[in-house]
Amino acid sequence: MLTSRPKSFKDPLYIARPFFPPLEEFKAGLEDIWESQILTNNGPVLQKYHAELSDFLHNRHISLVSNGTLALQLTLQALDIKGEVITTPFTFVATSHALLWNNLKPAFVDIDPNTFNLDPLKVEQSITPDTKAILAVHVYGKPCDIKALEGIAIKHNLKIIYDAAHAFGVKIDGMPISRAGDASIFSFHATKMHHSAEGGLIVTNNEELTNKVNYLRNFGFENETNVAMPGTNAKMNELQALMGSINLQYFESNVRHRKALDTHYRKQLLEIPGVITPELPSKEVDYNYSYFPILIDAHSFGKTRDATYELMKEFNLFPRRYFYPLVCDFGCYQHLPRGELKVANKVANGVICLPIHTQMSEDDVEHVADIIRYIKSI
Ligand code: T4K
Repeated sequence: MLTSRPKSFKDPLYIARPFFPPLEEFKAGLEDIWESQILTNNGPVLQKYHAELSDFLHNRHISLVSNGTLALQLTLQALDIKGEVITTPFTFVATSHALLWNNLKPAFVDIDPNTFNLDPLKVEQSITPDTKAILAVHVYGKPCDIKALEGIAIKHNLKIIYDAAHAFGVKIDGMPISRAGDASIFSFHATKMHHSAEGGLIVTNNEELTNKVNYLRNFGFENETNVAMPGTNAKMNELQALMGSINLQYFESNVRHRKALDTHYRKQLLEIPGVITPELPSKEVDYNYSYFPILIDAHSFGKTRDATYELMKEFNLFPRRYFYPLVCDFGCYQHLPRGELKVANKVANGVICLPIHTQMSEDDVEHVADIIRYIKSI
């Protein structure tokens, strides 16, 4: 048990820090761009990154776009879904914003207490004649119950789209998670496990869908004289692609680094009453360790989640309450119907995502644990 107050972190410790590759490698890539004089519109660096990702994901049908939000919007648009879409309230707002941007109606359904992902049983109970699709999220990179969700989708003739923004690199039985469903989207935002500063990716097994998304990301142009559909501008540029392409080479070593931090956190937090560390995915999953959520049980910890969160900031420690409030509680969603969201409310009211990123050391993890122990003791 700690008696003295731990020091504050010298520099702020944030939930995330982008991985920065060696500057020399980026500079060398910039020289190639200067040489090519191409900055965007399907340039050579984008094509190289595309090929590398296609290899990495064992899939030819991929589309790079400028961010994860547009990846979702374009996918929903290309699938031409109309009506109601079952989704989770325990996610980043971009998930349901993409539905509203496509004039689709989100139907918020409760989550599973272990995975924090959509509860398949409740999904099936919530299907109405208006339901046309399921938009599921692999929250924190932990896979949804894909088998159950796919079964429901087939039985009720629904499309299924996975928001895999957190799940880049995750595999199930050795296969990339993006093999499931009608499509999966990834975010390559700076705070993500793998990033291109800003960026997004759409992965599908459906060639036609990829073709449509490729039109949509480039104004709908089919060729110089024909526009096939009213598209938008969602292209990834050469600088983003360069960052992504270089970072991809560091992906595996970054996962190893994060795994070591995750293991150390679990050891350090094990015996603090009131701090619950959700389980890792089961052994058939190669996980990416993209987030480190804990749940604060106010009764046994002796402080509320919010008090704990605020006190942490006094130590120059800046975790985040991903995902609180629930999306359906934001002003622009409050008018929408929702089922009973008992689990989602409980998790959203207890969660704190602790910092985990490649600029952290195991000493930092011990320091975070000391601060949590101290907060409990005061
Ligand atoms: N679906 C899901 C499930 C998602 O979680 C997201 C995005 C999306 C879809 C949409 O994908 P994108 O359109 O973003 O590609 C962050 C990210 O901006 C967002 O990408 C992410 N999810 C979400 C969970 O987190 P904020 O507003 O909480 O991030 P921010 O700027 O407060 O950054 C967190 C901390 O990271 C900062 O306190 C400091 C540090 N940081 C951040 C940036 C950007 C750095 O050290 N350097 C940086 O460059 O949303």
